[in-house]
Amino acid sequence: MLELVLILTGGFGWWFWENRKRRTHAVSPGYQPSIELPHEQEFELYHNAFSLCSKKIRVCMAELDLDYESHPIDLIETGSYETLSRHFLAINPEGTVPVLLHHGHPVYESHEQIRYAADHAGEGSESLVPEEEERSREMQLWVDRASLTGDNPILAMAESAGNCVPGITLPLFCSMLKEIPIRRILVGLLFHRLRFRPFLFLLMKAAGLGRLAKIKPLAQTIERSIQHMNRHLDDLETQLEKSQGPWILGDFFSLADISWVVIFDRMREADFADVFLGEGRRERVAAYRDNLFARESYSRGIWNHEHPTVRRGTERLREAKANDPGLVALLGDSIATREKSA
Ligand SMILES: N[C@@H](CCC(=O)N[C@@H](CS)C(=O)NCC(=O)O)C(=O)O
Repeated sequence: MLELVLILTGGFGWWFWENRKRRTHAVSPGYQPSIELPHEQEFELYHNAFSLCSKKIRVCMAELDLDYESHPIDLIETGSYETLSRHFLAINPEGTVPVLLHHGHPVYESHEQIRYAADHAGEGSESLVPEEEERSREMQLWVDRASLTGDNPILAMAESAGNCVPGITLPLFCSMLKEIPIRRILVGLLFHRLRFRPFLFLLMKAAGLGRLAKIKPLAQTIERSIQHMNRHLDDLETQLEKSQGPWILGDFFSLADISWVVIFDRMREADFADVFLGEGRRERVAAYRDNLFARESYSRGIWNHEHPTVRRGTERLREAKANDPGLVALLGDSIATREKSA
């Protein structure tokens, strides 16, 4: 009995001490002139291979041909809550990636970072923002339409395709979490600013792909994300018809296109590409996606950072769909899986 009391007291004491050292809070978006962090290069980037928002700023840096010092940070999906470590919370007390540093000053939120990088890239870089005010406003509209925003993006799926991404990623999360021990997720319950996020990961870990379709709140979130994503993609199809492509603003490649390439990449990873764009569906968007994937910035910013846990997660998801009609009913079919099982 005494031993138990000692263990509990020691454990609580440790948590209390650590919690004071790992204080988390929301941060203001954009450039922070009043914060200066240790740095060695003009640009430094704290990012994760799998994170949607990290991909966005990496693609942008590649388009601008800007060098940066790379600091890879683990997310729970790729291995552990390094985002909640003391060293990373000193960079971003919100505990999220990516963070761009310019001369040691952080820029928070990826949609702010791409604008900041484009505005500070210097003479030698491509311009990614049109000069005319009206076109620049149009670009911003499509940047916003792809942004991931707020503490609980699922509540604002009607506003942006980016906010539908967590929902369409739920099956891939379930698949990837197979490799992550529960004790690592528990770290989130102890220190995360938004406890519901690690709780959701625990639920997905417990459900696995086998029970995903039976857990109503998860299944409904996926269904709603698919519905909203369909509407955003229909609007994109209309915009591409209006602009005559190949890009959102016609022949001008802009930050809007950088904001969308990461959404198409997530569709690929989460095996949703055929559901949204397969078999002649939305031909303009499909061609647009192919053009984005053919750019060098896609290889440099996304493909070259491929994470083995994500690759295995996608493979397991495809296999599960090939063997589970319930999962296909919820998620839709993929042509690759159908051909494999035929
Ligand atoms: N709105 C932010 C979103 C940042 C964000 O939520 N990042 C995710 C990865 S894409 C993250 O770090 N999640 C960690 C967590 O919630 O524990 C941005 O655009 O940068």
